[in-house]
Amino acid sequence: MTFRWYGPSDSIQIEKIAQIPAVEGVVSAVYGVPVGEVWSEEAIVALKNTANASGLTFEVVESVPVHEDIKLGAPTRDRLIANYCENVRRLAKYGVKCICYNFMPVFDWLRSEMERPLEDGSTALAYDEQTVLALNPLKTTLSLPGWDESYTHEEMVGLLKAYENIDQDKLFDNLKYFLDRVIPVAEECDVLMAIHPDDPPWGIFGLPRIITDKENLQRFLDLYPSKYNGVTFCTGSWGASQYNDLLEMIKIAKGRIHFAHLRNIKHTGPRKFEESGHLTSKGSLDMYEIVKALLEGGFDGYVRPDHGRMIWGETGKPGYGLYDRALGAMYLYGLFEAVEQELKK
Ligand code: DNO
Repeated sequence: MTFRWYGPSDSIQIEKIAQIPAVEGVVSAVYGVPVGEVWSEEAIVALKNTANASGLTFEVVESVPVHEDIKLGAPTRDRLIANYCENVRRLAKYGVKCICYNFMPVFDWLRSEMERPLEDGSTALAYDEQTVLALNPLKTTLSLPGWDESYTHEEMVGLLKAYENIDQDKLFDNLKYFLDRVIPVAEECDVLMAIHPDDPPWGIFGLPRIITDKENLQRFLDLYPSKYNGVTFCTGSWGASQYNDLLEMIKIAKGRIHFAHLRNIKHTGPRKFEESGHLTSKGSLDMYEIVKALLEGGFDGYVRPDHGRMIWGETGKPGYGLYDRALGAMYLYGLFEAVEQELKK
């Protein structure tokens, strides 16, 4: 069981994370380095030492981000991929065993609301396609929770234009080009690569998205058939689509799931959802069945609670407060312990 920690600038102190009984390690990254550049060994060691000093491991990185030029297949990609490989090597040198990344064009995870009040007075992240579609990133300076706001409006417009020629097939080709070069390095260094699904799992603003459903999951796995070319099984991302059967997808990805982001989600309409807290009873996903399917499929990778609600008056990074994620970690740990015992019988 791990817990995401945004490094020394995170408002949550690592000592507090270490007090959550189930949690053994932090998931983190070197922040502040431009995407595509190499991380310094000093920065990697510093993260590791800080984690270890609190009795926590640092074996999972989320994320080593992929430069847009790689997704676009631009001529500069070879240099950027070489840098990516160097990051894999450096992280391996200091004990990292799993790298989570994504291949979503321009936007990472996207929500339309950060503080949807729930019945119990807590607040949660929410998504409503109507609100999102009403925004036009070409015309307005977009401000949506969850995406990297480091682009200027001009850069954003340039990027959206550049993607006009990229459809799903082309994006798959560019992903294959990347994997063909990165996975051999990961194999050599014994680092499991774990792609994160697209969140939400459908195209937005005319941009293609490919890690979306069972057909595309299979297609991804076939791009480079190696254990090291694996996935982050994020229930909240794939589960945002009512058409995704997560239990079936766990079977498809058997042996290739190295990291699990577990949280529930409540469907409130077509392409509308709320992040409802981790418990099965609070949302649309059966968390017990998901944990059972993972373990039956031989999953022995890393787990982390995913986005939490804001409870007990906490404020902070949307989805990444301490309290509700800590509750989530304990709930999930309990599920794992119970299912593991059951399967031993
Ligand atoms: C959102 C996260 C994502 C994830 C990246 C992985 O809360 O799950 O931002 O870290 O997509 O590259």
